[in-house]
Amino acid sequence: MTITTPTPPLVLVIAASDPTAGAGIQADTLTLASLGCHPLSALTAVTVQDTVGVRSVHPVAADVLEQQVRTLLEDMQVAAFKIGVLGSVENVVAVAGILANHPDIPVVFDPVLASGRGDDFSGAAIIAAMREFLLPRTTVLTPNAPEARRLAECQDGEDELGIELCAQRLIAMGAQYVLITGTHENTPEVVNTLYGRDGVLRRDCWERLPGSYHGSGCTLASAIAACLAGGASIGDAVRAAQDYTWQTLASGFRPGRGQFIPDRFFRMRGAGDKCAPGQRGDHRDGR
Ligand code: PXL
Repeated sequence: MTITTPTPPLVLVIAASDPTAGAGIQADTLTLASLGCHPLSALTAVTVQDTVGVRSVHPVAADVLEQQVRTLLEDMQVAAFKIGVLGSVENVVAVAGILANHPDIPVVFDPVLASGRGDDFSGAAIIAAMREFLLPRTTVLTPNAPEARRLAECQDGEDELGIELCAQRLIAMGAQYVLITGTHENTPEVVNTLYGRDGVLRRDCWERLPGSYHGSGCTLASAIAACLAGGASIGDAVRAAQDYTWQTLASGFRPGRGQFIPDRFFRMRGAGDKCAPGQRGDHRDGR
């Protein structure tokens, strides 16, 4: 007799590789696995980087990306998509074309324009293609405030009203919901705001942690995708994903000479866990 284990929710990540596993497809995979999903992946670009910075970005050919995604979708029933760095205009168009054939599957799109360290990922042509082709197929868009301003071409106002205007424009461009994160803003707490067609849906404030983290945006967007794949409402998914992300950051570690990395498996490495002694704290002195 064969015993079949139930299949966990499948989430298809379409993103670029980050060999440090701080961000990118590796970070998405860790996050989804830690939240009980099975991560499928289609690679958009190879990056060469360490925890200090990105050395180079090498996009995958659009037809190869398309084959990866189509092959997976022909075989498996995906519960959510998570989109990260796409690497080229051709890749944006290819992904948008495929998503159009699956209108009922939620799409969490993290429009990564630059890394937290300022390395550029998306030039003007890619941004224009995101606006035209991808936003109309986005369920939850997760820009940080500078990305929201650039994507919405909203120069006016660093204040709440300015940000709200950006959100309205991004929704007018087709995104159903926009979660604008406040990590880069000059506020004592990090304030993240979820907007829908009728305005602010929720606003969550988080203690600002010291230090600089690599991969917090990937963690947040993947955690939202995981919660949606598990059947949560948008509001509940956004709330639970922020809580999870904050905890991964609070447990962050510094594996190299550069930024801290969120610990997506913080629950496995809790105090007293003899199976996973861990080295948390060993590298903090260098911060
Ligand atoms: O954190 C954004 C991000 C996403 N994807 C890749 C990255 C980064 C940041 O460096 O390298 C591949």
